[in-house]
Amino acid sequence: MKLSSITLRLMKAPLKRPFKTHLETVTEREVIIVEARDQDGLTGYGEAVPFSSPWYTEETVKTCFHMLEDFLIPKTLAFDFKHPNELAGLWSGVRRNAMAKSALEQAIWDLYAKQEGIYLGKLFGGERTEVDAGVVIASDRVEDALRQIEECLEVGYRRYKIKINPTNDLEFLTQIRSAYPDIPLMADANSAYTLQDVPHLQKLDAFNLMMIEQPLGHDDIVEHSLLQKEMETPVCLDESINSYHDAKSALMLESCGVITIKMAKVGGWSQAVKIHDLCVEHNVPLWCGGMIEFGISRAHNLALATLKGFTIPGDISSSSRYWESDIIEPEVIVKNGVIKVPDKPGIGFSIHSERLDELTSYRTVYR
Ligand code: OSB
Ligand code: MG
Repeated sequence: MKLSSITLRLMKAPLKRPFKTHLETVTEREVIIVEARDQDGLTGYGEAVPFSSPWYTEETVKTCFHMLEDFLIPKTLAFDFKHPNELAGLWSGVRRNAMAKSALEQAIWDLYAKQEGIYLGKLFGGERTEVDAGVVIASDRVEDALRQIEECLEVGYRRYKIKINPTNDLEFLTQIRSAYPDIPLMADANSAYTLQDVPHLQKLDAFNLMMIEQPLGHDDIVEHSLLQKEMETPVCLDESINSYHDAKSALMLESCGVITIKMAKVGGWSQAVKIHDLCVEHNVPLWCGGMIEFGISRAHNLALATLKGFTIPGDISSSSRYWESDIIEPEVIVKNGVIKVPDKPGIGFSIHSERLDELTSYRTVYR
């Protein structure tokens, strides 16, 4: 695959409403857009989705830019590769920095799929023509969470994820369950608990949750295994799954009943598909995790969620849930609780160039 250029853009936009967890409140989102161009003028797109500060992963917008500009892009432009599945090997000399790799890999896979004239999801064997949509309610006020759930129920969302911590969990879950006894509900703790909270966490078994996401340490796999044996509610690992090896360890130790794959966090398509295949082999259900992303990352996630192991609705919501207007055309739209999967080549969506230009603060081209 001959690349004629790779472009990086910094872009940002305000969120419609603050995204609140016990760790951080996000009000504005900055990402890096990667464009990989070939000699025929086809362009593939990727989106690097670290945050501006390292509250969720150690990567930031600045570290990603550094890794892309100084290591990954020079290696890629100097290398004569035939197929995007060679990229992970080419980049193995760069340790970790999964979000930087993911964005560049996404752009090159999108370009490759466009060259081949095939939809990205299909390229990886995805067969779904529609994907069940899930939504995240990240508010610190229960009245506000209830109001958001009510609005999202009108759109038909098929899964509701709330953010919890040891001080708000019982109040939130009691109120939500008394208003909506039967909605598919789960709770994400973003590592707010420790093993000392086991008796408290056992109380959450009464709320009929689909799962509890990442209750313990962000880098833990062993303690989650101990916790899972003490709780009926399935544990789902998010922060702990940053590679194929992590997923394998979690399965070996029975640390969780469910895994969420965030392509960005595991280093892109090739790793995400490897983890998917492993989980399918072990009968562990999957869902596709979100990063409060713009349309390009959303489109890649949608394509990933067409693979057969993604049996649980993930964090893929409509573009309009977060943005006044998105950078893709059409935007991602949820109707009757589902998103229709495109069938055009690559990510299957066009780029809204004027909107992207408007939101871009810096742009640079590498050849
Ligand atoms: O813990 O799942 C998380 C967003 C940013 C960082 C961490 C998490 C999230 C989400 C997904 O909850 C939100 C979304 O993209 O809709
Ligand atoms: Mg999470």
